[in-house]
Amino acid sequence: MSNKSEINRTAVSGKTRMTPSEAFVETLVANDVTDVFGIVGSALMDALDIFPASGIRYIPTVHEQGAAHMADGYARVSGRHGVCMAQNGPGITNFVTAVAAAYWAHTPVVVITPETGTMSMGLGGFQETDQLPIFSKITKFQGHLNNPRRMAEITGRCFDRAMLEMGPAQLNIPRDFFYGDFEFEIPKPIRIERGAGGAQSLDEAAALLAEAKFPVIVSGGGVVMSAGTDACVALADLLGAPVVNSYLHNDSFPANHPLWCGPLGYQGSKAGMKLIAQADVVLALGTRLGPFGTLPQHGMDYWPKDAKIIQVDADPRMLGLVKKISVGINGDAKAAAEALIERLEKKQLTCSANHEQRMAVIRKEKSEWEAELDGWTHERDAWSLEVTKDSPYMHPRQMLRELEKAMPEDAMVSTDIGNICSVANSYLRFNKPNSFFAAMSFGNCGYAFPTIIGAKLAAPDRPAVAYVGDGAWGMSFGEILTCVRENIPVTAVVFHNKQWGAEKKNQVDFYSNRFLGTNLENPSFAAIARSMGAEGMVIDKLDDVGPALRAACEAQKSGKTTIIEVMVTQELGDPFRRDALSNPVRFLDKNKSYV
Ligand SMILES: Cc1ncc(C[n+]2csc(CCOP(=O)(O)OP(=O)(O)O)c2C)c(N)n1
Ligand SMILES: [Mg+2]
Repeated sequence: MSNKSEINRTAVSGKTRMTPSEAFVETLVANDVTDVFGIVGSALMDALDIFPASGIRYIPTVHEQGAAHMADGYARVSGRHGVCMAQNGPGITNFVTAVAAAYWAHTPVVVITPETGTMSMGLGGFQETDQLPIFSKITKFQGHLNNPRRMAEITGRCFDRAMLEMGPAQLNIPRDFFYGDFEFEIPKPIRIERGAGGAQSLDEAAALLAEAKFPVIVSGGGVVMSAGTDACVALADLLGAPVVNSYLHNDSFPANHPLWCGPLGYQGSKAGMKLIAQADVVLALGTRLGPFGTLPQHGMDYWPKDAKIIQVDADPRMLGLVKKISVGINGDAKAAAEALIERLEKKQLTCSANHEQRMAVIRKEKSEWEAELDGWTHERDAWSLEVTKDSPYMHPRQMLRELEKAMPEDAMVSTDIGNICSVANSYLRFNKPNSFFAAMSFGNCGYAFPTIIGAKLAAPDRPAVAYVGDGAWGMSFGEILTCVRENIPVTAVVFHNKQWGAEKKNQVDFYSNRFLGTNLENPSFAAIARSMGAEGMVIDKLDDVGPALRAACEAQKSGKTTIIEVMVTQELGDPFRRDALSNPVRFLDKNKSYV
């Protein structure tokens, strides 16, 4: 056991003789790593053994997928690297789904993948697979250690590139390369400041905004990642421009600000959609305008096709990729917003003339949408009405509204993939950034729970809440053990509707209610949670939802993880995307009735 007084958090400087394991750990220290998620294995043990002397905590998880999701959540809330490390072969392939999710969430996760030793590689011995191709499409950078002498250099580069390119970096280390005795120099981290973008494109953008009659800002993930919320607010105030959140970035603009109009995308804000539909100039700030996030919703094709689009993105490859743009700015969202403010302050703004009218339109659209949400107590399609008729359970929308009202001010919320989690988009509002961690474009069920565990470890004083459907919960509840064993208290709200609802919706809409593989027989999730050492509650009355959430968040302060199993009807909101399926066509006689 390490003695606390022996912990040294300063990496050795200058050329120093050490083992590659030591060089590896010193490079983690140089990058300020304090937590690493994973499951032990012989391949990492030589390095793992000395973690305590450098004050690095290893958080053993139930599954490596959980470990990589935790690293993702940890990084998303803190802006620091999330790190995971596991056994070569199966431990590493278990990372894959979560690394793909981190890739699409633009999260700087460093995935450390010890590999089969160089002297047996290719012989098909034990736990061998070629680990670079597997991650080649889901990482921004892959560092392969081709010589143990390069341990510090390549480890350092992975940390640099994860930050620079804002996504996962893989560090692949043949397991025999942890051993030896060489001179190393621990590299200083390279953190490159991102600028505002080219002066000419900023000038063009400012000119367009100055002439705009109805400018609208789309505030994206880049605003959160650049700590640019205040700059975005200042720019919106200057223009008097309504601001919508890009899909699943509901924490990218304070919901209590008068110009906030809610999220675009699936189950987003009708107010936001109606306002952006009127725009003559759109400033897409820190968003790639992902295709899924701008699809028609609520029967509205709201994207303003004739508007001039100014897009700001830190990744030049995203500029103009999905939507036609008039001006592309390759820059940091915060710096670009500040540079635009500087330019606009010197200009006459056309939109100042109709500022008050625009504010009135914003107020009207927002209050209409709130009233509609208040009245939208349940889904009204034929199937939903049928299944709710005799159900003793809660309507999901009403339950989500109660959760919204009870959510502590400083809460972090993660959401999974499913029908109810998606409907929650209308009810998740945040006043500060780094608060919302949805399963982003990769869209894997099983994301939310481990991700919130990682977030809680990085921000232990903030209430941490995961929204998860019962199907996705089956994939991920094992990590309750990590919460209990490692004392990382969180709250999971499990939407128990006895179905893989989002997929069942497709069978309702396209497959004449033939429910194959979508009905779920579940045990009591609350009882399972209790048997695993957490608290478990079953809630089936609307009045109990808010108090349960508040009590569970309060219990986090005394180290308790709580699973709130909410019993809801089987009604289903709009599907993910109507464009993805078409009505079945069958040629063979035996399939004739399957239409
Ligand atoms: C890993 C993974 N497997 C399958 C899917 C396909 N899928 C999307 S939503 C969904 C249903 C989710 O059901 P549940 O978690 O119970 O939430 P509900 O829709 O009932 O609210 C499934 C299976 C997926 N997105 N990810
Ligand atoms: Mg379900």
